Amino acid sequence: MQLYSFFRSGTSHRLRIALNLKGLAYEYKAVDLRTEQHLDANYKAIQPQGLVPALMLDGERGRQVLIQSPAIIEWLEEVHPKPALLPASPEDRARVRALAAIVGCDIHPVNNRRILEALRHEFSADDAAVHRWCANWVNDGFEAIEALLAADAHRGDFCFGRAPTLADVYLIPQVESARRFKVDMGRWPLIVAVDAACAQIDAFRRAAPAMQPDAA
Ligand SMILES: N[C@@H](CCC(=O)N[C@@H](CS)C(=O)NCC(=O)O)C(=O)O
Repeated sequence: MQLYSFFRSGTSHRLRIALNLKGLAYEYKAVDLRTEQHLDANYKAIQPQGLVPALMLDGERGRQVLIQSPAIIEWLEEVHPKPALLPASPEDRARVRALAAIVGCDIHPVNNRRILEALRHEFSADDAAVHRWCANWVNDGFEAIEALLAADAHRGDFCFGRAPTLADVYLIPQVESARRFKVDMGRWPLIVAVDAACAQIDAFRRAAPAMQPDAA
């Protein structure tokens, strides 16, 4: 299995966490977003959108590329169900998926590199404006996640239940990104505590941007 990844990419980071939690080994293929390697024809032959991550499989059906981190993580959960990233009951699964979707649908997409590049180059935003933009969407999403965590009386150290789930897989890379954009995390003590609990787990530690071969 080959993972096309950029060390600082949140979507690559979430997939690295999921792969590590499932105990799956992969070969790391760095795609440098800073030099726009993701936009060249060689990479677009793998991922036609020019986005990371992508996962190349060498299976019975030959080489196959999986794209889109939510689809890849769902595939992982189906093919490697243990340890489960989703709880047993449909209602609990919906809750965990909702926490993940706040990050995956409502924070990350609007703070993605290409959006920030468009703000800079097509709408003349300077660095301060770009930081305000990012902080705004992180703020909205994290306020909601913090409220959901606070309302869950059965929660242990993680976003849901007593073990990491899909919600933590999505949340931790977004916390990393928020810190990089100098967002004040002190307003969300429950999220900070979840981040600290995940940082105790080897699968999360090994997935961190700073631990990747292309980290610079
Ligand atoms: N929905 C896609 C989003 C992938 C994505 O946006 N990846 C970012 C890095 S986190 C990227 O490749 N950005 C390149 C760019 O915006 O130019 C997924 O989850 O896989």
